[in-house]
Amino acid sequence: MSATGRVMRVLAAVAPAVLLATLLAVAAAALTGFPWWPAAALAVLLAVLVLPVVVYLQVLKRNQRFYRSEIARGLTRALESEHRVLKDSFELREDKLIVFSDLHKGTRDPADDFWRSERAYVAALAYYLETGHRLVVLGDVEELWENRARDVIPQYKDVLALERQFHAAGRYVRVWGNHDDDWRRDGDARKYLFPALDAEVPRWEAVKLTVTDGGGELGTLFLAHGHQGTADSQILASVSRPGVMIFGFLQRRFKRPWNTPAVDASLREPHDLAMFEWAKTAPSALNLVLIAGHTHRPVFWRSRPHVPSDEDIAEHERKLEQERAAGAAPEVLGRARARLEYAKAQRRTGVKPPTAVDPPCYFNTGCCAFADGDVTGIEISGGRIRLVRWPDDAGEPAHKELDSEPLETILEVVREHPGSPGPA
Ligand SMILES: [Mn+2]
Repeated sequence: MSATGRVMRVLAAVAPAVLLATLLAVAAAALTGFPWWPAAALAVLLAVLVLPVVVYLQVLKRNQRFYRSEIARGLTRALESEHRVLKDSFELREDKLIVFSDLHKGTRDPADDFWRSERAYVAALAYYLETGHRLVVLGDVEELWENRARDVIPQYKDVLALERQFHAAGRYVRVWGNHDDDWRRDGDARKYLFPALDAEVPRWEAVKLTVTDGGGELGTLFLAHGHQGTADSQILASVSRPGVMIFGFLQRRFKRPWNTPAVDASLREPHDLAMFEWAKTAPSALNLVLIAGHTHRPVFWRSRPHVPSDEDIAEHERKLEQERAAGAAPEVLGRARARLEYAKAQRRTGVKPPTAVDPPCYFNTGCCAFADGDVTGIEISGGRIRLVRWPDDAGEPAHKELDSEPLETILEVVREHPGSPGPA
């Protein structure tokens, strides 16, 4: 975040206190004989504090270049951090890794986004525990904006018992996100997290894995939650936490899940694009691939939905006419026409082709809080990187490979696209 961003964060943090003081001064003036001028002065002060924040957030929303530069600053700061980043190596053909993000564990009430996904998640953990994978939980593991840690942890002690076994095996990495950044502080972690995991587990802002093959270095896997530099997590934390609490209350009232199912893996949204742009310009010497979460949308290189072109639709029309002319059976005609109408509706509903992730320097795990109970994650083993979903198509507790590529290929393609020449 820029210096301006940091100033805005301070202004936003002070504003609620000034608002409270203003209300008290107004009440005092109205109810007692207290003079009005302190209330007026406080109201002016409040406007002076709030206006720049509102303008800043509006500019951030409307100016994509500015938004991207703020995200880039946040990620660069995380990348260059000395103490908050776990640095390790990853041997291409031997090491195994599974990355899950955004569980948003709550208290098993209707606002809890995780309980539907619990079965898939514990099945996945059990599998990766037995197969020797290292587990990275990449932030927003507990939903601590809506809930208190002491209410969440006891609800999911069975899930944490599985995570504890990864830690006992030396294969557990915990990264914080914006909704669980309470764990940055030792005090909170000591009170709730350590007892559940039965150990003083370190928490990181990011993970930097140097990929090696035999002795040679092929590149860097940089894992971070992905909220770095965003206004809601860093500027509006003091304001948005109560906001999320109110949202949680509404969600409890109306029992509506927050996430839609994982329909496609694609690069479409501004925040995904901002992280992709940053990864592209990372120092060349690192040959960096960013793996993030936070957006709840899986991203995996070429894996993206096909949006029909005019030619595709013309082709469907031609095929239908051919079948009709050939006197095809109603069943065949029915299917051909269904394909045509489906493609036409896909165009009408404004499904735009997503941006190509080229070079493939940005991956997103998706999340473990989909409304249909699915979880998605990024798995690396046997030299391949995969986007996986639990359960599989039959609903069995097994992984469905949505896409996969040799990690070596990914790193080679990224290397061909130079990043910034700066130091690693
Ligand atoms: Mn997040």
